[in-house]
Amino acid sequence: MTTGTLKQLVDEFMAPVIARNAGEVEFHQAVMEVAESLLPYIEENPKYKHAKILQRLSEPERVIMFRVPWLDDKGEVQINRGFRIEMNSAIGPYKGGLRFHPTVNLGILKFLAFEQVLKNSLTTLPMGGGKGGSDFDPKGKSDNEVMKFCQSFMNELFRHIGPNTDVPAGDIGVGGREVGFMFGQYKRLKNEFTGVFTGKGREWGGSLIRLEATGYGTTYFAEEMLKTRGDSLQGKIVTISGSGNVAQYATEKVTQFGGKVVTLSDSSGFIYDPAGIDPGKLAWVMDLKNIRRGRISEYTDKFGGEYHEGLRPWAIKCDVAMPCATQNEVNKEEAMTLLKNGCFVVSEGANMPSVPEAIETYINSGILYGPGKAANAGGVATSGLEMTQNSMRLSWSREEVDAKLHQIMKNIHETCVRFGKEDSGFINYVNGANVGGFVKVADAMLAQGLV
Ligand code: NDP
Ligand code: 2IT
Repeated sequence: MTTGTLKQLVDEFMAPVIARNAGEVEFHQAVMEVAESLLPYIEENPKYKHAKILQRLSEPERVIMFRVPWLDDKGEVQINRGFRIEMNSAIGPYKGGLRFHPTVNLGILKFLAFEQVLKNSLTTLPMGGGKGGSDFDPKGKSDNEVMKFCQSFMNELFRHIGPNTDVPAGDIGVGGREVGFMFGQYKRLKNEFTGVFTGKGREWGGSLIRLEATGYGTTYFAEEMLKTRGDSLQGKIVTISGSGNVAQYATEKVTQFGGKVVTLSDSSGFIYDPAGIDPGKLAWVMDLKNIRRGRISEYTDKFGGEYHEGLRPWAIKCDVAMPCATQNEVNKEEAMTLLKNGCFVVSEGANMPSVPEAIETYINSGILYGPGKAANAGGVATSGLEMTQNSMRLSWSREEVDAKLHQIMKNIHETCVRFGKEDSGFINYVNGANVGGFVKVADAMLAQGLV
């Protein structure tokens, strides 16, 4: 298909999506990237075209929006907005995280839910796609305020979810503490102890390795990509953004594989430690971020190195870059700087961290680029394993879960190669992930009729 024909097909497909979802720019961005990969494939497979599968995939099955009132520590009434996007249930119950961040809105959650459908399919586990959250900002709130908010949020959400209906988990701003408060309130309201959440504590139905899974999985995916060139992470300089759950465990696994992680960041700036963030320093970062809830700038007071206020780490020379903070955190100029400095692997722990022009830059240069929906699927894959253990009322050992996670990441990599390898031998992981994730969902939708 010529570039002109593809552009015309994409424009025709996108026009109603943009009109119906006015102003939801992140959602447009996510759908457009997938449309560019899938429309040529759909032209060759007209059964999907006639059933308008891609059009149906771009419309949520259900959107829930609700008021979340709660009382802060001063006794003042606060009001937030809650959401759950139930995007697609063709291959299993809706599954995906909850994000608590002041920027959360309908468009951001729809983009995340849309990505989740294809990501969950790639894991090969029976999970549909969903996403939810709130514009609530947990930063600076007391534990009591976070609990009050979570309980009020669940007072509405509980009627829409269930272990066979919709199974939330964490995302930005939602970790073990928040999942605990929400699970507790669900249990109280429904009077049942079920696997309605993943990312639970180990003592109450959580899976070992779920905490580590996204960061570990993104690293396993980078290692698989490197293997296609007879290379490995051993001795590589790695830049990572973010300092939350995904960034922390990516740092841990990269270091175990013999790589040296030299940056971490948060929304205020990034730290550069040329000596590398070794396990001792990482343990300190985990305490800083997960317990004391401080800022990454404090790292340099303790360990030296440089702190760059208001900047992202992409101008630091590296072999491998792992964006693990948020969407659109690598722009075109930053992508070009990465390449100029010799970076030849990008493995995305975050969802949609690279803008479309940055992705084009990676692909045109022929580097190893693993898009989020493939590279960060280890988190939700291990959530799938948590659901299985909950259903069986059993728990697997650390080694068992990690081995399954590792194998799933290898399989996702193989799927990307199968659907993304071009005649030149170049592996287009974007096309591979999009087509590879699509086929199973599309076939299930065809089989289930016009629903
Ligand atoms: P956390 O809340 O644990 O950490 C988020 C990190 O990213 C923090 O360091 C935060 O800094 C930073 N960050 C968040 N928003 C912004 C922003 N707008 N600009 C700059 N920095 C920002 O979240 P996770 O580690 O769980 O999630 C990180 C990414 O990984 C997200 O894109 C998420 O969707 C994705 N993901 C997460 C999975 C999981 O299992 N948790 C699974 C798959 C993907 P600060 O503290 O200053 O806000
Ligand atoms: O984006 C993601 O895949 C997640 N936040 C994890 C979702 C999940 O259900 O484990």
